[in-house]
Amino acid sequence: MPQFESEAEKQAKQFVEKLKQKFIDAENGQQFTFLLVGKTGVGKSSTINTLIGKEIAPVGDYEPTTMEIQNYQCNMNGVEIIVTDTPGLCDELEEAGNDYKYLEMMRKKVNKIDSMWFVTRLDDTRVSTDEKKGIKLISEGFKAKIWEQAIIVFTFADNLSREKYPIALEKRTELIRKEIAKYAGVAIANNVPAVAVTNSNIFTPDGNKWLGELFTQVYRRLSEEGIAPFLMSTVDRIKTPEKEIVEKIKEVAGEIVGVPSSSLPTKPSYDQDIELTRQQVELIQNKTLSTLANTLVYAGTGALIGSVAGPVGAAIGGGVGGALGIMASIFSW
Ligand SMILES: Nc1nc2c(ncn2[C@@H]2O[C@H](COP(=O)(O)OP(=O)(O)OP(=O)(O)O)[C@@H](O)[C@H]2O)c(=O)[nH]1
Ligand SMILES: [Mg+2]
Repeated sequence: MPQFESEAEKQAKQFVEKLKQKFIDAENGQQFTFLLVGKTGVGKSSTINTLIGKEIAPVGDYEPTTMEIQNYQCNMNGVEIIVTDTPGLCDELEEAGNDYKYLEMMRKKVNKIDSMWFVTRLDDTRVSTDEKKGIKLISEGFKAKIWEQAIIVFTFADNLSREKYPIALEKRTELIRKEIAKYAGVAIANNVPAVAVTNSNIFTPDGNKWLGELFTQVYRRLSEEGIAPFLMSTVDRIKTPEKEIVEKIKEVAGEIVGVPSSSLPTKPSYDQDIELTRQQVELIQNKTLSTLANTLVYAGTGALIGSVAGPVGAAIGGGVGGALGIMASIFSW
């Protein structure tokens, strides 16, 4: 046994202690805020509910009549999740002309945003005038920097065929980014990731499950303070690839004895697992290290973090232990 810890070992232990403290703080009532921007009826509520795993925002066919900011709140594992909805911001309403008053109200009501979503339908062919207005207002009201926390969410992917899906995704992403670039510049705009979802199926037309991708892209864009609360609030449903493989084996075994395969098209449910692929796990690892490690990490520290976080997590148990456990499997790759 070596007498002295290597620098990488020291670093890994310090990092795990830091993570532990962040998860403890998150569990003790930290807030996490999503800002939803998009036309009415595009599927903002449905998508956020599936990610959080709870019906936090009501789903329905509402016609917006007034421009009023709506906050929905719920508590997940101690974390206070706030969803700030912006009805009217991307819609043509009677009381037009009040746009800046609306933003003023929003700035007063919203003190920090951890994740911003611009939600639009994938099966639309163009960026509507109302959506352009929404992008403009958000950029001017919150400063263009807000796009660094943003993702583009394309809903209604189920309306596209397998063949048309990748082309639509590419074209629509380009169009929205072009609009964002007008205010935030090309560099920031081209970094805004796009995720396609469908609230009528757990699979997108390319045959992939979309929830893991949505989770990963939200995570990549989080504010530093948002990382621990976001993980704490979703930890019960996160599945890293190892576990996913075990489930696959169970699934196949189930098929043999006649249990319906879960690969059949199914509507997303709120207790659905957030299954991560190996590539998604790597993105999460990079984001975590680049945001939370305050020094340059030594080679091999990632794997060491994995081996330190596991036992520390197991010893604590509960939500914090669970979150450290997930971190252990994320860093063990
Ligand atoms: N086929 C399909 N239907 C969807 C999808 N997303 C949402 N819907 C349906 O579209 C309707 C509106 O969805 P919501 O999630 O309430 O949309 P929203 O953007 O929150 O709407 P408002 O809050 O009223 O502005 C509901 O009936 C949903 O079931 C989707 O991806 N595919
Ligand atoms: Mg809604």
